[in-house]
Amino acid sequence: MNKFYITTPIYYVNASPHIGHAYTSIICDCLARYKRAAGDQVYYLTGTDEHGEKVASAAAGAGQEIQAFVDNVKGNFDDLWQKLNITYDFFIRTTQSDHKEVVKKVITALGEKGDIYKTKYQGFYCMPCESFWTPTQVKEACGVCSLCKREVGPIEEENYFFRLSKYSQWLKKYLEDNPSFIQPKIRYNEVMGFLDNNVLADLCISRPKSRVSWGIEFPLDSDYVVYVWFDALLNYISAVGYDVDRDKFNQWWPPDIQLIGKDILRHHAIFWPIMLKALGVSLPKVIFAHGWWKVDEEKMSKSKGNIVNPYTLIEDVGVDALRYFLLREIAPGADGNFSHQAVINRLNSDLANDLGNLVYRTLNMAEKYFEGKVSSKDGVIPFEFKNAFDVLGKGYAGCMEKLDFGGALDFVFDCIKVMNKYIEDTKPWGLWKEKKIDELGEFLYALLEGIRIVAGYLYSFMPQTCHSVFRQLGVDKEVVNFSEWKWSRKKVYSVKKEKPLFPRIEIE
Ligand code: ME8
Repeated sequence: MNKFYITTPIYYVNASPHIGHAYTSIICDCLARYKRAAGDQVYYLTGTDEHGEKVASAAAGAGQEIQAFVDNVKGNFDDLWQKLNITYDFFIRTTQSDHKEVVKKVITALGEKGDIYKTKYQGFYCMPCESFWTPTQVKEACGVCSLCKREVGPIEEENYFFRLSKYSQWLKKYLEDNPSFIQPKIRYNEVMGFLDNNVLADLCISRPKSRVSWGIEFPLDSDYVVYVWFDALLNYISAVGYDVDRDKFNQWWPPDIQLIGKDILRHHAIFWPIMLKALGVSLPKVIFAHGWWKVDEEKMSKSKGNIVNPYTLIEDVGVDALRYFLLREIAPGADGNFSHQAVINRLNSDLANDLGNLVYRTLNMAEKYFEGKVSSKDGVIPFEFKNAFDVLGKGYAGCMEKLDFGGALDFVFDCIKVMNKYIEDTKPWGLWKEKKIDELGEFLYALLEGIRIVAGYLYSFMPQTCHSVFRQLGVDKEVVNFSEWKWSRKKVYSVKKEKPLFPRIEIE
């Protein structure tokens, strides 16, 4: 059995999650479900990033004690992931003691290796990114933070630094030799371009307690705490038992794919591999940086205050329409403009007209003509279906492996369209009138088999909807395994229609 270790970023608990966070977690959930259906052993890791200045100042702003504030916001992530049916295997919090121990051990080890030193720093600081910038870097970025483009403030501080620069040649060579390490290609090129044009500065990995006290105590000097990013990145190893549980670590490490947004590409494509290299730990197989959801061409973010509230949207269109929209509307490498109208258009066309209509009218006919009991003599796939279902069977996995969700869904919806056309072309009401009952039975059996298979393929995208389809079809066990998504696996149907899967939403 193959193992599949997949991670989301760990999200800051300075505010509740929004559609952007939901997007990354839904991508990972879709992949995790797909891999489980393919028979892999999956470890899906997510969690929350709970230290640092940003979180501490959010707690102060809310007038709350920090740990209480953090616990409360973390609860909002739990709640949303449950609503969205996110099937993570482990949730890590950076305030948990075993994670803190790993961070301390790593810093101690890197200190002993000579990769950490103390020096006075004079430059600029971006609070939202918790990042230091040299005067040259700020000048090159036209006076702002080169990550978030916000204003930076001057800072002079004694701190501990990690020798990133020592590994810059190694990283370049590694990336040249492993061009699929950073995906998609545009992000790989961005990192390579950055390394070609910049000398890597060493990374400041401490903050004096006099300025930031909410963090893991720096093991080499108790006047400091660990820089939040250095702490956060290590969650990916601490969550699988690094230096504590050798068997668990060996079972899961390295991650097969780490999903992030492109905002945190540099942290994951530069700091992270160098940290692992310095520790002598192998690198993740793929870092995949997806694009941004924007609103009116601006990145959706907590600080810009233009976030789309996932709860309102779930209320309006339902969980699966939201999951489907996010996975269908844009390719994971691209940016997308979010609008309620676009979500409703998708729901009305793909989900209500195509899928929902197919399921409703097929089950309606099965009940009307056969009291819900349908079977076939030979169970042969109609020739009208053959091509679309063959293509689905052959092409789906390839698309999923490349995170081409649109491509995978195109194959599925081609089958749905073929089945809808089959109904229109066959005119079953005519068969009924002419008393061609056997023919009508074969026709309905083919549709029910087609729907069952299609629901199997859609399961990773819309689990709740597919459960409902399976229930209506009378599929007694969970058909969530690739081996079941084949023609004529179910011989006899006893169906029970429920209300339409996706009622159309009319907008005034
Ligand atoms: O950066 N579009 O946490 P964070 C798409 N704690 N994805 C978006 C998005 C948008 N508009 N906004 C957020 C952090 N995301 C760190 C990570 S990991 C060791 C530490 C998603 O709460 C996307 O995955 O700011 C992005 O990278 C992440 O949320 C940032 O979440």
